[in-house]
Amino acid sequence: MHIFHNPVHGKHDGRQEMFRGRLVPCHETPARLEYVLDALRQRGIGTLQAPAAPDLDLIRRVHSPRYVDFLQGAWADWIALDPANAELDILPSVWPVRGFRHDISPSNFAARVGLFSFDSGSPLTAGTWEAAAAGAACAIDAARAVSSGHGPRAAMALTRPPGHHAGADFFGGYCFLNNAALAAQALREAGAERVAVLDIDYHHGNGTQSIFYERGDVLTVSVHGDPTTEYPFFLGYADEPGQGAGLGANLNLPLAAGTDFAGWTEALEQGLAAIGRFKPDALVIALGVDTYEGDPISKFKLRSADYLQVGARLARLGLPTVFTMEGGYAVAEVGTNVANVLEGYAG
Ligand code: OKP
Ligand code: ZN
Repeated sequence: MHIFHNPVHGKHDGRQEMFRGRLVPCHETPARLEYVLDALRQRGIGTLQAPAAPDLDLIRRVHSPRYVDFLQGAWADWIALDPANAELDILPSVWPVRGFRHDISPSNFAARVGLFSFDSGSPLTAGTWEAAAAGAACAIDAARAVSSGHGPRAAMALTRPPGHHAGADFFGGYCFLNNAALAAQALREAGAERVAVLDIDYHHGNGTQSIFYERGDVLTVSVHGDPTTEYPFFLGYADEPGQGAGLGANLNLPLAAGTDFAGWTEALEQGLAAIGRFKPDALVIALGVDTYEGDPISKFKLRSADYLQVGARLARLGLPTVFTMEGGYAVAEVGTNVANVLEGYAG
């Protein structure tokens, strides 16, 4: 398996996120990816390679050009406000909720940050754009790698920050560019007529869902903590079937906090059956391992050995597959759990 790893992921290194009235250390840290790289190297899984330059035109076909421009320029704009800002992260503080106008483009920096975001837990730092763009390149290159050959092949975009909460024109949930959506779009443009995205991160993949909600060529399926109690709260319910040409091409499988591997596997099987009926030419797996029992911010009960079976079950679809790296915050176990999925997948 070709594993495209992001050599500059560490440039996205947020200091703090807002939690219950306090600024607390970020869960989404550079160490997470280093543990995965170590585990893969130790176990000899996959061939590691760096990505080529990001295809900015493809990124602008998934994300709105004005959002991409904002992300690319945000840090320079922040420093221009006050050079002392270099010591601080950008965190949003004001949002255009119900009743506000969405057809205007305020020039005020805080207003622009709010326009393009949905939570205060996702600091934007000096190197966020560079890290996210290189991660997008990993996803695009992984998609192109599985498209070039014959028969089932697999590749992984091993990167952070994660992507599945990022929408066409907003960041949030530690995500800035939607790597799974970029991989799906790259697969489409490389010739796959139908692509399925299966999101098995603990949190609903709201960004991926919204990007493809009105498209019938990309099926989005997500197995996740019930948003009644779990982040991202405002999307990811069972009654979201897709819209217009996309009607029937979105499936949410929310599960109660506390669900164990047996319960989780039942939902996974439903998702896999729906993917089988869709008859896709290629598959994207948004792989979060925050379903792990030891995860500090999530509440499913999967054990490390379970991930071997998860990988084996995904491989049975027999499809060209791109994995993207999403969540997983039990930092020291993230490597074992991701390596187990890939080992189970390889058989
Ligand atoms: C990103 B991904 C915990 C607050 C949770 C956001 C969670 C984002 C998860 N103190 N805030 O889906 O793993
Ligand atoms: Zn997650």
